[in-house]
Amino acid sequence: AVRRAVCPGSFDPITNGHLDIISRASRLYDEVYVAVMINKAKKGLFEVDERLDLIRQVTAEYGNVRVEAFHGLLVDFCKQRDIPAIVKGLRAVSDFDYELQMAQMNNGLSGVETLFVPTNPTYSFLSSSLVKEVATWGGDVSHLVPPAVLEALNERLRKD
Ligand code: COD
Repeated sequence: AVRRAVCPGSFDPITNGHLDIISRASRLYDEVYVAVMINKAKKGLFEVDERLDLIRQVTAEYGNVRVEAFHGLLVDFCKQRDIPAIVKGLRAVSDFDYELQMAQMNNGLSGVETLFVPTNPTYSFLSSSLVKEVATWGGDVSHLVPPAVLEALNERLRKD
């Protein structure tokens, strides 16, 4: 049988921290879905289509990654695609409480398992929101995001 997993998130935008988790998952599973949550209540810096496009560009080299948007429950996304496992990165204990709650809720809802991958320490302080904040004020984020994302950030932040 095909072994599938999903890496879910907002990815506004994708960072090297996300990419590290996705690439490690892609070595463990036959197919990895990257699921980009559509949150109508929270407008991001990038439209969902732009996020999908950036993620597709930077994960193309792995060869077994599929990128899709979703709204509603992650467990429904999993059920519809026969995905038994969610793969998440854990940066620090501060991530743990909420991640544990979501993992237990998701397992209770549908039996889907959550597997945690310890973050590469190089990226343990890294989040999309910090990248946006630093880039907004002209700080260098070139070591924190893939080149395509850096370009998109520069373009977006110059425009506004
Ligand atoms: N290093 C390693 N991993 C990282 C890093 C980093 N520096 N940064 C982020 N990650 C990983 C984490 O595993 C994180 O969970 C994931 O990437 C996504 O990060 P973000 O910030 O892009 O996304 P979030 O935290 O906004 O995503 C939250 C979800 C979309 C996963 C969650 O809200 C969800 O599942 N929503 C769907 C609705 C639902 O099912 N709700 C019920 C949940 S019980």
